[in-house]
Amino acid sequence: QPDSAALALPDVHELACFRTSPRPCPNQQLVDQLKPLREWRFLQHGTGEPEAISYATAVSVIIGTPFVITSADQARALPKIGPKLVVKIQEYIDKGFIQESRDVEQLERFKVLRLLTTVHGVGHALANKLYDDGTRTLDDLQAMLKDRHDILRYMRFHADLQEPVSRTEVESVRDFVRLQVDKVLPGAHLELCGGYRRGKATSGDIDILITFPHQDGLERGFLRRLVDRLVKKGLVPRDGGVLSLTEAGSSRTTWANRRASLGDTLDKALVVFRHPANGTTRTRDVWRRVDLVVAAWPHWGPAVLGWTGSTQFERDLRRHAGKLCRLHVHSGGIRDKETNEHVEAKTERDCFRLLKLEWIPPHLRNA
Ligand code: TTP
Ligand code: MN
Ligand code: MN
Ligand code: MN
Repeated sequence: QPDSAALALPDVHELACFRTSPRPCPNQQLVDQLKPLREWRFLQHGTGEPEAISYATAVSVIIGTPFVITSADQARALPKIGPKLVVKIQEYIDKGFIQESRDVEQLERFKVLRLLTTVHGVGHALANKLYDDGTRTLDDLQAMLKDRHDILRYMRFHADLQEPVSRTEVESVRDFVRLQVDKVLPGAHLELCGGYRRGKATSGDIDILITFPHQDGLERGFLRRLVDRLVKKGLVPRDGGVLSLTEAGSSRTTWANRRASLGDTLDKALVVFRHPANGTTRTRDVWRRVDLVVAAWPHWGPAVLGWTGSTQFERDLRRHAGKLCRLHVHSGGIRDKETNEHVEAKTERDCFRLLKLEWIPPHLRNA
């Protein structure tokens, strides 16, 4: 029977948008042990598949648990934690480690899939196929994908792009981008989102959101002009530096009087950016992945909210919005599900208010 201490512990909500998720969290060592198992499911099934999502959801519940889990009873009382995971948590409590997690990390398939999926354009499906065809190294991969010119061109940036990016460097890249933004069109506001905004010590890439405060429509066509300029300046390589460029608003009127379409997203450019060495301790320029995202001012709230993450936080936010508020939330805007009309939300706080949620600061969204 559960002990009285367990009964006094707070309830943990099943959705991350009702929890605080700090980094590190009270059960960080347990979470670190579960991470390879979570990644293993991503690598086998893909991030969008139920097997992977249910595991990520369970790990996220542990991240959002505000007390140290000291018994299997406590674990069982948490939402979204199945019996198999309870056994693993018990093992961790008893031994301080989870054997299956160590075993997975030693699997050749795990190690190779992890390596292959670091290449932009190689998802879990292609990686598994390559592995089954005998691919073990990045050289093998390049030999196997002779017709994938995008991937071969990308490989010359690959080693640099694997390095974690410090917060100072993220800010430095933002400053370089800001300089060029101001040359294209003055008056822009830039916001660093993604893991940086959630307080992570290092980031995998640099997520920069751009808007023109108190203006609506000024941002149209801006991203293409910015990318053209970055290419012309040599800050984004002409040969394969633009991984993708999507413009959502090519045919739209201003946001305020526009009816939302379903496929609507923000203008975004995923690029490889040359971070110049001058002003740093480095002796050479390095390549960094930068996501440039442009949002209209009336979209700014959901854009920042959607690009801050974490992925699990966004997933649970959408679930809550759809179920309880009859709202469709995406980084391009918030829509009423019945009327399909956009609901204006200039700030993140407006979004939380519309979704009837208590404010959660970005550094507590590491779900
Ligand atoms: P990422 O940059 O992929 O992840 P991250 O910043 O949390 O971590 P990392 O240090 O590895 O970069 O995504 C950041 C947020 O952007 C995430 O919440 C999802 C969102 N996003 C979109 O909304 N649309 C997209 O097309 C992509 C790629 C990300
Ligand atoms: Mn990021
Ligand atoms: Mn990103
Ligand atoms: Mn929109």
